[in-house]
Amino acid sequence: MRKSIGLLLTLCWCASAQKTEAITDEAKVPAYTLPAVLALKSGQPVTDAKSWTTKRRPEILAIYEAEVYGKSPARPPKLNYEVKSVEKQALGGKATRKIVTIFFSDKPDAPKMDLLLYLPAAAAKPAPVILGLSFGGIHTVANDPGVPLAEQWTRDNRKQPSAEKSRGGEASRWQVEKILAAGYGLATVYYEQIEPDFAGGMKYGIRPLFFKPGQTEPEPGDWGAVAAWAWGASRAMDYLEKDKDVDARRVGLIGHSRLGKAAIWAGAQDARFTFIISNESGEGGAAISRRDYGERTTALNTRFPHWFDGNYKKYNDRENEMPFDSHMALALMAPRGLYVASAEGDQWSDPKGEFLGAANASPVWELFGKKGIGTMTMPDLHEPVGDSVRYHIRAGKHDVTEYDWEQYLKFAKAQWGR
Ligand code: GTR
Repeated sequence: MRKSIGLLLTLCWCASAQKTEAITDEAKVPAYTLPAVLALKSGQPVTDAKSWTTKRRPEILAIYEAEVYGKSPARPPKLNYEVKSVEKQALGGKATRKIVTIFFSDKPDAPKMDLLLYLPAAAAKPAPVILGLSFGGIHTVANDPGVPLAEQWTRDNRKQPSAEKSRGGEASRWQVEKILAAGYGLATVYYEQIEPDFAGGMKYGIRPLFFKPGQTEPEPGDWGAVAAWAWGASRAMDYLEKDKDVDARRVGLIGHSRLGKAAIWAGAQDARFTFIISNESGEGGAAISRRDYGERTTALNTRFPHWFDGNYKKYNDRENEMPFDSHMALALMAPRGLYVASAEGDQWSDPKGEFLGAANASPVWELFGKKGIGTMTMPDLHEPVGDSVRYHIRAGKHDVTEYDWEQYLKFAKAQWGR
């Protein structure tokens, strides 16, 4: 991960006077009690799909809007986009490649994002597509000299033209050839074209487009950067719905790490995503916040003050007071598909907490007659578990690997039936 932290920081996070160490020893994790996903705020149990959809789901969505990610603006009435190029012989003839610019506003200097779309060359009918938020410009996704170099934000928060050597820099994370061979397309957008990822980056992104007159900073309850990235994913979906070569009823969304948090929130709000994949999304994503293991709320809010709604800071060192936990956010995907994945070497993201988030969300799928994770016991390495909700943990570090994609493609086939 480009901005991942060192082992030292991982083991000793000195964010607050009260709490100096991140726990990475299971025996030291204190007991906690999760809020009930299947009970209304009034305490009344939720026992059928209709009460979930009409009563409990809106309650949880409202809690997450108010307390965690912040409230996002509605879908714009009109999508402005321009198809920049179509290449029918990309990747040695395996793919059709399209590059599309999506405009967030009519203002000439407003942010815009480029969508890179690879579709299987031999497709006889519109192809299902996996959409991903990427950490690098579109030229980093594959070793494809036909993709123009994008401008990228640097570590010192400056925007610079990318160097040729960064081409394909994320290729192992996208496995485009495997995706195409499965009969699917891959679409990616570069998250920092939606909002650059540093405190103060907001003013270069889309959030100011929605400020009230005179507003210069977000207010408590307003959306943070994670929600902005999620909103950008929905705008990419708006385009995919217009592309006749895409089967828009079969679009899944993947995000890794902070972008896994964004994928969860995008899937919660936008039912057009038929599944989401949270790859090592950790704290503020799939991991149970009440579990005191690895990263915690204070560390997240201190190191990344721009990611969440200002109200989320109320829960620094007070996770037990949250009227929510990650199983409730994940349950917002029901009855669509949900895949949560972890890596053994990524203890900062709390693999067991991610598993428990998915496992404790699963009863909601059962209301729809679907099967969730099906066990409360954490599986061994490389032993995926579950059905409409799936989980795996693999060996290795914080990353997206070929093994991960092999599992995601099997899941996509089961979800899409093709
Ligand atoms: C870490 C952060 C995690 C995760 C990760 C990433 O530094 O603590 O919550 O989001 O970054 O996105 O790389």
